[in-house]
Amino acid sequence: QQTTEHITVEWRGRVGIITLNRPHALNALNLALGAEVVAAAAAMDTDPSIGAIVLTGSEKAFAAGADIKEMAGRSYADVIREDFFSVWDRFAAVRTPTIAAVSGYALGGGCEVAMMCDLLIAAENARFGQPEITLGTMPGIGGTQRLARAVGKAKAMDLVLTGRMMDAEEAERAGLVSRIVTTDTLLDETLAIAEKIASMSLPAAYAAKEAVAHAHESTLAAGVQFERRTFHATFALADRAEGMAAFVEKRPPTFTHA
Ligand code: CO8
Repeated sequence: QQTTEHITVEWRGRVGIITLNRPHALNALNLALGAEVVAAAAAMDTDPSIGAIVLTGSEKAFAAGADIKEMAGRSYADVIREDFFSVWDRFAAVRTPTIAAVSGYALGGGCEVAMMCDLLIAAENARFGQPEITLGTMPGIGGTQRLARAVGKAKAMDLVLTGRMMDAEEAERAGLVSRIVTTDTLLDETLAIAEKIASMSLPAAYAAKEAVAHAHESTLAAGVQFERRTFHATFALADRAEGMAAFVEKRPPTFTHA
């Protein structure tokens, strides 16, 4: 376990856990926190002994948005020069499966970062929203795009234009959330899912994740063609031969992640 200024990083077997730890600001995402998360996630992403990455916050807040106090004094010229918040692109580009475990508020940038993850597990007390409009601005870390793709135009417009929050049940109904669990079991349940994912062949997981991500980024025909070639490519893996042989021989597979 390693603690830096704004986060705690833990390795549990093949699962990496990044916990946002800025309680006095409800885990608001300032640039320093973003840099710490991205550095930790990038290190885990290039470590083949890690097969899944969990991102979580506190019980009260996953993250209550980008840090409004840090943004308040910036001008248009400042944010365009800094390409403000592009630091999170590296997190979105992580190839290892990522899971957001969300308890409490996931607002603004917090919701946007949760949506960058492959799975989103919500505690019963989770609240999602894009309240930027109430600050005279709009989502800027992918929210308009990822929310619209996840929940469709009607609900995305509703959330982005009114700034209202939705609870865990509405988020699950809308397709934003993979599963809802009780608040006190959130981390245990998420770790069980992460361990399951991490026990699979990592190269097969890279391929599967990349192909599912394509569904959001291409036409159906191009996505299906990409999927077919990626599927074909898994036949180069020892894990693919082992997984199928194990099934035929009625035994559990032993994956070597190769
Ligand atoms: N930024 C900075 N500080 C925050 C933030 C935030 N987003 N959210 C909460 N805090 C701070 C509060 O200021 C308060 O600090 P202090 O004790 O020093 O006053 C502390 O956290 C606790 O917060 P509250 O007292 O407000 O706690 P409550 O339980 O009363 O309320 C809420 C919780 C409802 C979550 C409330 O804090 C709130 O509305 N927060 C702001 C939510 C929000 O608007 N988020 C969107 C931010 S904008 C954004 O994310 C833009 C992303 C895109 C940027 C891209 C740029 C290019």
